[in-house]
Amino acid sequence: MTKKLMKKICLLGDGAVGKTSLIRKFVFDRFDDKYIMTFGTKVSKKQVELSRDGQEYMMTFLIWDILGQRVHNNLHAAYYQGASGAFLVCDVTRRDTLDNLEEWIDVFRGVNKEAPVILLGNKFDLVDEAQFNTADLKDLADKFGMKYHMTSAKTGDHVEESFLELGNEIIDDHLGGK
Ligand code: G3D
Ligand code: MG
Repeated sequence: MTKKLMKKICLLGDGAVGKTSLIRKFVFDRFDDKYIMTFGTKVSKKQVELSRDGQEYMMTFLIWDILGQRVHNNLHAAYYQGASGAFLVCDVTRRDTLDNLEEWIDVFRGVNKEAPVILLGNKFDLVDEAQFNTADLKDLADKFGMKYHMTSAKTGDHVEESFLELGNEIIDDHLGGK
């Protein structure tokens, strides 16, 4: 029998790296899309089917997005609290957004010690303008034992795969924690 799970995830990273665009690409915003606005955030819902060790799961992601962008130390703690996983996003055309990821990791880890995190190097369609490459993102990911992907919210490259992978990691975490 399919098990149902509902899990909060959030996206962190500097302004304009593509957090909102990644959510839109994955969720396909619709007029009847249910969402809650609170603390300057929008919560989108998306269901996916996942399979782990022969067990089927219907996973409902509650994807929290910050409306506008603030500096990390100004974010309401409610944004991170209770998150079962997170994407930490940088923009391949801006090196500083990669350099700042470590700070975002600290912020998220300060509230969620164990929750799975995947690093995303977004705007990979603009690879000709890139200021860092896959190996640079991998170095950071390896340092923290995290997975990573190069994505494009524009073309959709690796967007769905990244969300499904985070979903699988959340299920593993959920099972391990039992
Ligand atoms: P944020 O939510 O992290 O602040 P947004 O970022 O999703 O608002 O994206 C910021 C800008 O980057 C937007 O452009 C958006 O269209 C663009 N963008 C996001 N992801 C990609 C991507 O993968 N490739 C390209 N080429 N552009 C992307 P505007 O012009 O609307 O500000
Ligand atoms: Mg945004």
